[in-house]
Amino acid sequence: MADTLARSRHDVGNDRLLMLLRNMLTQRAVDTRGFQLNRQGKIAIAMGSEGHEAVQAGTGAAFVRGKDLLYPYYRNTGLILACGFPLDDVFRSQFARATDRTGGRNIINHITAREMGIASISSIIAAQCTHAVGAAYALRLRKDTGRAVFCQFGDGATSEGEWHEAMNFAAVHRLPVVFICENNRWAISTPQSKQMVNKDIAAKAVGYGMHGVIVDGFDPVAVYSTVHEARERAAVGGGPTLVEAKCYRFLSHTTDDDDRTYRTREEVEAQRKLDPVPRFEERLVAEGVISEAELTALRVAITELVNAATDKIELEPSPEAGDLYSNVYADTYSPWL
Ligand SMILES: Cc1ncc(C[n+]2csc(CCOP(=O)(O)OP(=O)(O)O)c2C)c(N)n1
Ligand SMILES: [Mg+2]
Repeated sequence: MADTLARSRHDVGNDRLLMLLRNMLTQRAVDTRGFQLNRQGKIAIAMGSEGHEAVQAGTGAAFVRGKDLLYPYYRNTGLILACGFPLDDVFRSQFARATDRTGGRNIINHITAREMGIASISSIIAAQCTHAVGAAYALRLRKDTGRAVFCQFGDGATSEGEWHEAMNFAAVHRLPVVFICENNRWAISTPQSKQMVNKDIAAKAVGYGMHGVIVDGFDPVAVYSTVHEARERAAVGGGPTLVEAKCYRFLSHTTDDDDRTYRTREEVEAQRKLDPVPRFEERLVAEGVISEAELTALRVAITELVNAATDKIELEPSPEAGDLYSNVYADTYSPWL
């Protein structure tokens, strides 16, 4: 392994580069497995994040465990893994097992891990933005400094009223929030051009009086540096930042969607050529951070990890039917019939 390499505005050592790579490869392997399990009829639905690996690995590397709070959205499997969420629990959610943190009740990818600072999310697009800002306001009221709130969302979320309210409130109160838009250009079948006239979502930050920055969402080091800088500023009272990470969604929105009905194969193939995963692998090999043999061994190790987790969690029990009303109503409840 080569010496530590200096990177853009922050020094990023080899350990962190390898951590980014490991996370990106794990995301890809988990995504692939989710789509396979769905086709096998073993899980109800899968939501891929292929094309978002660099955004999520870079953001996760900037998240300070034990201090920061994360308000994720449904496409954030890679990010929660990067923040310390266990792989087994990802599969417990996918298989909807009784052992899942929500008892197998929540739709997949809607995870929660209070002890890790990962908030429970709702499926309502942009709802997590007002929640994130509320948490940041609580930190402010408690004079709890040195911490930041990460708020993730897609390009489509920026059309929601709640998104604008969250942005404005955070700017007015200079709250410790980093808003991270994973701009993959599509909100299911709606292209960015049908959501807004602006080319750049980050430009909207000006209207609220906050920092706005565009970053190459296919470059994990650039994302890490940008989010890290925004996080550090937020944590010392420097106010919120809107980071726009430009990326792409390579797969369908979910396994229930067929993207061939609304976008051309040419467009998808052109973006595939920019795939952040092989490009980062090549970069680290070229820079001597990892050898070809070490890379192959890492890929094998990750596949084995994902295989072992899949096999183990598949055997865990499903929720009992009689458990249906637990944690839904106060006290005991049973249906009329
Ligand atoms: C308020 C609301 N409207 C519509 C939906 C249905 N819906 C689920 S995901 C989605 C697309 C969101 O796109 P984007 O924010 O760009 O995120 P991406 O899936 O592309 O990562 C929509 C419209 C919803 N869940 N909530
Ligand atoms: Mg989108």
